[in-house]
Amino acid sequence: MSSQAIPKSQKAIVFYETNGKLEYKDIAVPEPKANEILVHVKYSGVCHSDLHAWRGDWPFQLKFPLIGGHEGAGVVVKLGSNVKGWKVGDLAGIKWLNGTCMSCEYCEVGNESQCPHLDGTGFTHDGTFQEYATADAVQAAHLPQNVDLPEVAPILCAGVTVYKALKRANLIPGQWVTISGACGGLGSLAIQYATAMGYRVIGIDEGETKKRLFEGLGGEIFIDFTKEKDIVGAVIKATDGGSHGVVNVSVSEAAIEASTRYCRPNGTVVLVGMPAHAYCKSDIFNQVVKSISIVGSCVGNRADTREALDFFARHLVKSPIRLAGLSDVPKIFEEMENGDIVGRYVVDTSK
Ligand code: 8ID
Ligand code: ZN
Repeated sequence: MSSQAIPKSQKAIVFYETNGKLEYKDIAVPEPKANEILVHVKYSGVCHSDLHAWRGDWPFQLKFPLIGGHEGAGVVVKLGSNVKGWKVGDLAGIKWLNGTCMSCEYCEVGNESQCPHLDGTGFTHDGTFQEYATADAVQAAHLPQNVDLPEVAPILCAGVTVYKALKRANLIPGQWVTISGACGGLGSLAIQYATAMGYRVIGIDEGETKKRLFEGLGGEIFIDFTKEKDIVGAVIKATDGGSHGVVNVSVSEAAIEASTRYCRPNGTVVLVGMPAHAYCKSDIFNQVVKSISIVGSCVGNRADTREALDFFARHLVKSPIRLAGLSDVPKIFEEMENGDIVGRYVVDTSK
């Protein structure tokens, strides 16, 4: 095992039960297992899934105490004894898929997100709301040496996820895609991946600031869900018959239901956002007669990650980030819950 100067203790945001106090405290720096790298996480994005985990919204067995965060960008400082393909000093990204078994029927064909032995960063494995985090060496993402660490952080969950969701929408260039929840963390990247992939983008979200961000990122038509009374009619009119694809990244059951109605015949509704205890309601007559596909999409595999990072490295997408400190995570969760965040917060773990 090789190593460079690593402190014994570090700062982290820890909680001991769902909805429990988010404690900003000193804890021990973890040791990487044989298959793991230890990453000095310099920056971490704050994803709405971190808020869901803390709230205990999903039927997902968490570990406790738990350190959340799963969009980490930093430097490799130590290698486990079986690690291949990494060296100390490399830049690494930590994703939500911390580790998968690589031998089940899902991993075998690259559907790693469905691995029954999946280890989830910030869920079953301590995450990136700490200065030093461990990550499975096979799943961790190799980052280009000159990459901007705060900006690349959101690509590791938000970017990969929306890129994969857009692929699942089966669109061809020139077709319409509607991003519902267009100006949060996932949505603001989805606008750009969709544009780079040649699709025309409608965004649904709220307020003038988000509208300006949407237009600045290349979106064509913005619909404010707090002002538009007939969202279904507005999308159908703007697209002359319905959106060919929809990527749902809002945290709203009603928005998802509406998307099944403004989707164009033979189009695809992709479910990404996961409001707590919600159902996807789709009128069966509408769905059958229009032959609409409704599909789920969960993060992405290693190839999706490499491709999503490549779009970023080629400056086809940029991260609309706001920087904060690790100790600000509780405040960020509050803003997120109120729907006030424009783009993505990224925290500097040293502050
Ligand atoms: O792999 C996955 N499926 C995956 C990966 C990462 C995140 C899923 N997610 C999930 C998160 O857990 C969360 O449920 O995607 C959802 C969005 O994550 P986010 O982008 O990190 O959340 P955000 O930054 O809070 O953005 C949400 C946006 O939705 C808008 C809000 O205004 C905000 O901009 N929104 C809401 I809430 N209700 C809306 C509505 N009715 C709406 N936009 C349109 N219509
Ligand atoms: Zn996430």
